[in-house]
Amino acid sequence: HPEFQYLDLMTRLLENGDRRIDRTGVGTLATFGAMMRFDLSDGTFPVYTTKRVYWKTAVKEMLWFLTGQTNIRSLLRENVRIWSDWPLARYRKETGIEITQQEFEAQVVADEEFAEAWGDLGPVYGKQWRRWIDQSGREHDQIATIIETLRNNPSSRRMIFHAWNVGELDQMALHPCHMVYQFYVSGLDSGQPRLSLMVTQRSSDHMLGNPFNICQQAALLAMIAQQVDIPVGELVWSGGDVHLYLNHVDQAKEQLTRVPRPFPKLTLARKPASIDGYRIEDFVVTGYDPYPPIEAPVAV
Ligand code: DHF
Ligand code: TMP
Repeated sequence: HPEFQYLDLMTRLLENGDRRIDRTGVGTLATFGAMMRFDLSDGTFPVYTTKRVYWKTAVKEMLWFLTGQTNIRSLLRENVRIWSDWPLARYRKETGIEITQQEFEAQVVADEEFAEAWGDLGPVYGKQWRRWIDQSGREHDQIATIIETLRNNPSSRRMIFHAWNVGELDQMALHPCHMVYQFYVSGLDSGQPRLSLMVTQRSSDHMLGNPFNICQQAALLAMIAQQVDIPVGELVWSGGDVHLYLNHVDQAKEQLTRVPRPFPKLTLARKPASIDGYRIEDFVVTGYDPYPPIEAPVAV
């Protein structure tokens, strides 16, 4: 079962992880350099089954990246709260005002000016993907370029989009974790093309971030494949600093007692006119039968 790639990596972290202090102060067990591959050509949707993964939330986050937005307001309107901790921490630090996460989120949703002042994460993924600005001030829509190249020159070795905009890193709430997306079309010669995606992720929270990242990256691959009329091939995931936070160790051990079940399947309910037309309702996932959720605190 392909989920063992994830579970074996978890075992490797528990047994041989390099124990270190990290930016958040929580501490991690880390390893450097890991690869996982998922064959998605039969419609497999790689949502781990050994705990419930909130794949809709993860796909909504991906759809939000694609809109080019960077404010948590649009996420909160979709009931996605996974990015609230970082603007909230900044708000508390800069104003000294004590406010709960719920109060903060409610104010971001209700008050547009407040959202503009406090809800923005800076020029993170969406901005760099859709509106990267170069030295001359020109904007680059990296997603549109990928789609155009896949249609016109699918053997290109330059089908990449990148979020690591060096000059803007200091304005981002968090530096990009999943940084490089590279596309590859196999089988062009034999007339049986398949579209694959490799993601390079410099930093990966094995318990919380990775399950989201894998399924949302598969969702992106499915959307782009549909737009360019090439069937899906593989998702290849490459991690740099892959780590387990020390306050996730018990949860990891619990998860490792569980035997993976078959991955669900993904179909897209319709074909929108462009990459900008997808909605969460378009993602039809069948056969997802996970073990119960496992709660774990996120390191801010
Ligand atoms: N920081 C850290 N330390 N780890 C991350 O994974 C991370 N991910 C970010 C931003 N900063 C991060 C963005 N993605 C959760 C999942 C993904 C995510 C942020 C948070 C999370 O907390 N997941 C929980 C709850 C999900 C929910 O409430 O919907 C989970 O159990 O999957
Ligand atoms: P860092 O910037 O110090 O590496 O911290 C970022 C943390 O967030 C790190 O634990 C990796 C994690 N992360 C993911 O695993 N996936 C994601 O998509 C994001 C945004 C963060």
